[in-house]
Amino acid sequence: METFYVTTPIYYVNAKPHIGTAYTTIVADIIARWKRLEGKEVFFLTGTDEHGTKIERAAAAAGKTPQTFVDEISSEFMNTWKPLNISYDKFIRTTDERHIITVNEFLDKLWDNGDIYKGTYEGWYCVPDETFITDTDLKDGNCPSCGREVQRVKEEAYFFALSRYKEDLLQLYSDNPYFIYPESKLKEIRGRLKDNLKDLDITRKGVKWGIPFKFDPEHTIYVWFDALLNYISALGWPNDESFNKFWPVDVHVVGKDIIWFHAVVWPAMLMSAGIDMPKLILAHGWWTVNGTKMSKSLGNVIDPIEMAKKYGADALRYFLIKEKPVWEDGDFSENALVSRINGELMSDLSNLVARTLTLAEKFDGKLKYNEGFSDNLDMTQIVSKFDSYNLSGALEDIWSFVRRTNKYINDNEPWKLNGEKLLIVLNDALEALRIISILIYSFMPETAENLSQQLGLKLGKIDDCKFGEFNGKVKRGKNLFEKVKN
Ligand code: ME8
Repeated sequence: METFYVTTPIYYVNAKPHIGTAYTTIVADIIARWKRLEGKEVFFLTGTDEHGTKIERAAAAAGKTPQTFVDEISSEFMNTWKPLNISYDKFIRTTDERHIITVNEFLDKLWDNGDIYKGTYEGWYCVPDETFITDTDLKDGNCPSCGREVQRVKEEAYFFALSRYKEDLLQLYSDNPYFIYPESKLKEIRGRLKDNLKDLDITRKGVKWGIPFKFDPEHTIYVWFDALLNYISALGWPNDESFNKFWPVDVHVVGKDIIWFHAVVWPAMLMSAGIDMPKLILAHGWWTVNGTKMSKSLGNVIDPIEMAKKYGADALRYFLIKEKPVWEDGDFSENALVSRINGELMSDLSNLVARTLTLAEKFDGKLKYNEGFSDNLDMTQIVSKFDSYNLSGALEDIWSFVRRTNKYINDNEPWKLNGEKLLIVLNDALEALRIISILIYSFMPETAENLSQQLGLKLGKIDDCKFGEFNGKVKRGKNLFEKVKN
């Protein structure tokens, strides 16, 4: 069976899940579910990033030991994903024993290659981003990525010889023009890399909450170096069978803030260890809330669980994907969410299902397949949009099909028909609903299951998205969506 491996970033446990982390995880989940429906054996990984200064400080502020603190927040992440219908196969934590074994074995390789050396780090450090920053990269004296204050650091450290991989990285990008999606980000990275690729400090002397650096126990491993390795420790690298089965990863889904680590540092680490390259980094855009950057201090952090309780997980998932192309920025507002529920989910889909099934339930006979209406579905286009991770585009096409089906029913008024014409129109409508249940599954799994149950069928696979003779035993149930007030 063909395999497919998809990952999310592992999230820092200094804060609870919010709409941004939920978005990344939902994008990865949609890809995972779609690939399963294509018949692939999928491994979908998510988890938590639990070491470093930021976590150490957050634990101290909460009056807890780091371990108690990370255990609590990590389980909060696990508990968030279930109600959002996230179907991960493994949840990795960087405090897992198995992860630490991988990190140590990986270090051995790099050490033996001569890619690790001792030096002195002098520069700036941004604690919230856990990132080293050079003088030239500072922006108005602050972190160029998050704009927050930075600390001056001068300390003995061990370095990874990242700069040695400059030419190999440039070659990797030339050989794989789609290594980073969207392509514009690849151009940016290529430019930055040409100008400024320095070796990377991979240990910290002053940080206690980290994996001890085996070659010099006064140091702990830099949290990003440890974190990136989750993608292979989760597969039990180097010895486990699942590593051979699922590596190289098909897609690392990440936010645009962490492209550098995934498209530069991570491939270079893998090159040094002689491991195959990831196939693709999918970098998504940023969510603001009512036009403003989301932040704790502004008190505008959106809790995805609260939204899912209020509107349903599927409606939230639909909104997040339909509202913007994956790689662009977007704005979250409850008004916009409500208007999509009342419009697209209620008027287009839920009503279509209710009208068709009310009629079909009364009908007891053999339906008839006739070519014609099936031209309204362009599966090649939907699949190709999916393959290029244009999720909003694929959903848009699926919705055009929902709307065409609606129009077909309005135009044909099957409730006024009888004879052969009724058999054909009803068959078309039910077949359309069966196919719609498959197509919406990855976006809205509960809704798809509900629909296919009402159609009296087991949910099909992508290969079943072809018109034929409908053979379910229809039984109307709960409306897919209800109108919501704002
Ligand atoms: O960076 N809009 O973890 P993190 C969209 N531990 N996505 C957002 C967002 C927003 N406003 N805010 C956050 C880390 N995200 C590291 C990763 S991986 C080896 C280590 C999402 O908790 C987005 O996916 O800061 C971003 O990349 C991720 O959260 C950062 O999560």
